[in-house]
Amino acid sequence: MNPAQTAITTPQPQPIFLKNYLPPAFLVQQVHLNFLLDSTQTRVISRLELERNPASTQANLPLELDGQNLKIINLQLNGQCLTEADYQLTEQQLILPQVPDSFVLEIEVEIDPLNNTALEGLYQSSGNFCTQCEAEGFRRITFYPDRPDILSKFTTRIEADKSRFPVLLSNGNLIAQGDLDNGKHFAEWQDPFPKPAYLFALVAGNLHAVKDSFTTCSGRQVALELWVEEQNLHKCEHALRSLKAAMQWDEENYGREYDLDIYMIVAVDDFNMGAMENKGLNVFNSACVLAEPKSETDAAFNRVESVVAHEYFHNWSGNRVTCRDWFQLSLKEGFTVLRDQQFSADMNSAAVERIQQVSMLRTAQFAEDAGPTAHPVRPESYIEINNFYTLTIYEKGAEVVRMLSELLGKETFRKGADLYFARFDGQAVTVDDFVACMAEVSGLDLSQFMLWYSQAGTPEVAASGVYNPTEKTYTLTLKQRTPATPGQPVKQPLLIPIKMGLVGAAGVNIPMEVNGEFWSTERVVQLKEAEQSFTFHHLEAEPVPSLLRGFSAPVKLSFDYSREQLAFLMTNDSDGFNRWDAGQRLALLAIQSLVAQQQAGETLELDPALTSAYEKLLKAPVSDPAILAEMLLLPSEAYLAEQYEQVDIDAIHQASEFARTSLAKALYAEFLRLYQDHHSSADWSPEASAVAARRLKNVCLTWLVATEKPEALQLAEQQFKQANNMTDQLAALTCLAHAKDASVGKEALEAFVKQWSQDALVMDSWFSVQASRPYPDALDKVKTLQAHSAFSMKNPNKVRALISAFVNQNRVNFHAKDASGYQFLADKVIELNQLNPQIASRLVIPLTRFKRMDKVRQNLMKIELERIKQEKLSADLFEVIEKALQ
Ligand code: B3K
Ligand code: ZN
Repeated sequence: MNPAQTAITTPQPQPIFLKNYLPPAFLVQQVHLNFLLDSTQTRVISRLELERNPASTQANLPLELDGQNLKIINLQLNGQCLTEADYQLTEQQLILPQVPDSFVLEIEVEIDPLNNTALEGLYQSSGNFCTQCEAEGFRRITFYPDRPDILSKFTTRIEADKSRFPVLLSNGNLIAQGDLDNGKHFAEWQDPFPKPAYLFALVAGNLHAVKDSFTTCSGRQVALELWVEEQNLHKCEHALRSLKAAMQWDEENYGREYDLDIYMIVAVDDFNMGAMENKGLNVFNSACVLAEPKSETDAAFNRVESVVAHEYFHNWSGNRVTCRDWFQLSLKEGFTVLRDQQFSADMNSAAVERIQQVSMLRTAQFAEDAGPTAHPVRPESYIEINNFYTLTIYEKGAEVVRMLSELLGKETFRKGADLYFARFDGQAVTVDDFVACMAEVSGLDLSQFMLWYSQAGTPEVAASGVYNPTEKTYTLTLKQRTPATPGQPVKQPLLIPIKMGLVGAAGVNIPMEVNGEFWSTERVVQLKEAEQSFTFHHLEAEPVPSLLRGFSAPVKLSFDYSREQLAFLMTNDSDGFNRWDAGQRLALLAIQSLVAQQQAGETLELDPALTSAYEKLLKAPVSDPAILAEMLLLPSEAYLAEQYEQVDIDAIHQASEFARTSLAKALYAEFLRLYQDHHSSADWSPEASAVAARRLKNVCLTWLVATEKPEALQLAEQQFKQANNMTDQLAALTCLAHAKDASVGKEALEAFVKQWSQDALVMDSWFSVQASRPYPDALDKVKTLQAHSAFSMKNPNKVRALISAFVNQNRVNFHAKDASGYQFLADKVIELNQLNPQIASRLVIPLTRFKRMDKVRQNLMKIELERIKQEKLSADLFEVIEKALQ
């Protein structure tokens, strides 16, 4: 039995629809699980106390239990053995047509964790056992009604070889442990909180803990344990510090106290996602929990802080109050992402956090909204739920909850959250339940707002302004439209909160007066109609509107700003986010005009307005180095591509490169000075000011080497050799390895691998740097690196580091006109379809986004999709490929 292979389902998997939701026919009061762990023949003996659900709408339904790749050893109902005549078994289910209203079912099955390369259910990672049950992994462990609206109390007994698996963990509290015959031992865990099966977890292995504790607001002591492999013990401190900060933050900001006496986190190397919020026993991808300055970058530290907090926050938004069905996934994910964003904003620079979130949303999520897999924040159907752990559910979902908080105001939003947690504690609920709490505490009618959950696609808001010098009025007109998405040709106008101000000549916000109503200097305007106008009075001169401050809604906002107005907003807008965005708009205009020149075969010439805006930034006194670093970054090629209906990959790349080298050459001295001012040979420090200085310095280094000047490359080499932390070392390595002449980076790449070959996480960076090298030799390198001893197709981090990095961070070479990138990706997807369907179906996405490409590339991409389609596809890939080729 091979779970990964048998994950391949029938050729035509069927969709599941939200509108067909029915309450469960049976409830599970108690579950007792007994695991006899063995690599290829684990026995799982479960005892379920079942009863008919009084809320079920239909009588006498059979009992249907989910189960996949399970070998039945024994079945007993109320102590009586069942024979094959008593049940039906399909590839997906065990059905008992006739059962009493209340009974005990005992099930013994055998599973094969070692050959479980799909990494769902129970599997082995670096020899240790671990589980991943969300969304539907529990059915690969035992037969069970595997749906989130069945909450049950779990007791788990684990039996294993003591020397190989000295540590045995599960959810809740340890209630018994001891030694057994034959070198075995056992542990028994009890979770007092009823939970859906997707929150179940088990870990067994040779692990070591770093321990700490947290005293909650009511004075209870909670033991904190971070379990890792021995060689990673020195990488735990940051995660534990982040965890304690998150626990305190959730008490102070949402009134949420932790509820068990112990909170455990386990780091594993083979993991499909970032981490998993299992009750009291989080399982983490080691890349999202381990961090130490010599081997991890500041960005990695930031990621650890945010993922640790995210999983912790799920204890309330997800675990105590959970989802009724998987269509409601964003109920827990969108809200929890918002909570982790708010936490990170409080821990770090709020403006920088926002800039980074929005950059990601506007490139990756907007691209999802514009592609064949576009879906609403609450989808109406799915074939494979794993395909819906998307940026739309997570990031756009967070934006939707953020808009609610903008509309309600901070205090009322908090009241709504309090009401939601109090009213639905211990229940499985819907997005409607959440929004109803917000409507109730605010008195707002949020019915139109619900369209954000049901309508896919990125709304476009076109703003325009007319100043009337005689009347001294300024009329701002806002028009909205949402483009059609697959299955949703017609869209309704949404309720869009647009936070705005009017900036006057002296750079101050002008108090706003609209038809006799006084608005103060900043206001959240509610755009509800397809078109709305606002006339502002008593304006002595034409103001510059600052719109969508803080990115108050996930929309594309256009306004015909002049270059002068943008340069003005870059320095004068009181909103930090909009200052940055004005710079991005100015850079966009300049690069877009280079794209046009390139397409027309003209000699490229960079808009001097951009050079002078950069010069001004570089010469001004540095008040906030973290923001300055962000402001000095040009829009990415992915974001540029988002601006076009028809994407000219090569012209965008040429134009970006030209802008980069022109600015670098013109302002070399300024970049160098800034680099030197922020370079320090002092000891590494985690302080925000030190992080900001490293960021700014490394952004400057990237600019300097863009000139390819030997002295700039020497500077990078020097930094590489002298670095006492990974942020500086990796930034320098990237500069060297991305130099036009491939031989420039050779020595540093070799030194790096020599230094770090034993550290799996650092090796991920080494793969990525080479995969993202923006020259055509990258693909051959990637192919060669697949044979490297540190690479494995079975490890998702490695697949992401090498293959995804090439596909997603090396656009111009992935889209090479000879189709080599497409063919390579298709080969990898076909290979992963067997090994790990979840990873395969994520990896294929860039190939499905052919609509905006030129005809030649469209055809080449479709040829590869058709080739993949010939395979016996997993449900995951089937769904994505079907949508792409529709
Ligand atoms: N809830 C998990 C994701 C599970 C992924 C299942 N394919 C991590 C998180 O969002 O916190
Ligand atoms: Zn989550």
